Amino acid sequence: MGMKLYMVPLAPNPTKVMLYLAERAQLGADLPIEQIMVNTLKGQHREPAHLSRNPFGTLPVLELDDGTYLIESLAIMEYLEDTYRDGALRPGDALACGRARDLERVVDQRIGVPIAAYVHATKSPIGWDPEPEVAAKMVETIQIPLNHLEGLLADGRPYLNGERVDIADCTLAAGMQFLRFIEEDLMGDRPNLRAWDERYRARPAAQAVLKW
Ligand SMILES: N[C@@H](CCC(=O)N[C@@H](CS)C(=O)NCC(=O)O)C(=O)O
Repeated sequence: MGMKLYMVPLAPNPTKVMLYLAERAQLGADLPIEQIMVNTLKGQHREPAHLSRNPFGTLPVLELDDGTYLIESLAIMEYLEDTYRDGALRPGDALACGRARDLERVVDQRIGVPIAAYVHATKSPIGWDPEPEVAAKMVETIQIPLNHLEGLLADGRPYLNGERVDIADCTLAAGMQFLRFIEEDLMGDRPNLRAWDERYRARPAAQAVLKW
């Protein structure tokens, strides 16, 4: 049957998985996954075909060989990490995996989610009404988490989790692209983070996936 990734470009959660797959491909693991676009601008994610894959209507969705689905971006990436170990981003060590997951959760929940709310409250690509108060609150919300990342990068590490690129980088880059799409930049006066952003975007995986 073959696995299928239901996705849409630009949206951060599908984008982080697309970046992840491109990073894996760079490491020689071209995973057998067909990418199928669900056009959210046309509302296809709310149509019965997609709701039968995922009752919440969100993207990404990974369809497995047995016809069942994974509907959470992190679960999709970790499933692929654990199943296809050659060219995996993470080493097998439990503590190293725990730390990588810890950081990804911080980036996603404390920065990625508020950034998505900010974009939708400012210039939503899918037409949500502007909500300036929500946008302002989201800017406030991400300040301490961004400071945290700035502090991590202060030791000279190239990527958020250290020497090697990891899922947290894919997650943050996907959020930053969403902001770039609406011509916003919330990185502030954080030189380490800005250097990370340039470094990550220069990677072949980022060049292949990011369009903004
Ligand atoms: N926690 C989910 C969130 C998925 C999600 O919210 N995806 C967005 C795109 S980035 C979506 O499909 N939004 C459309 C909607 O909620 O109607 C994940 O990590 O995959």
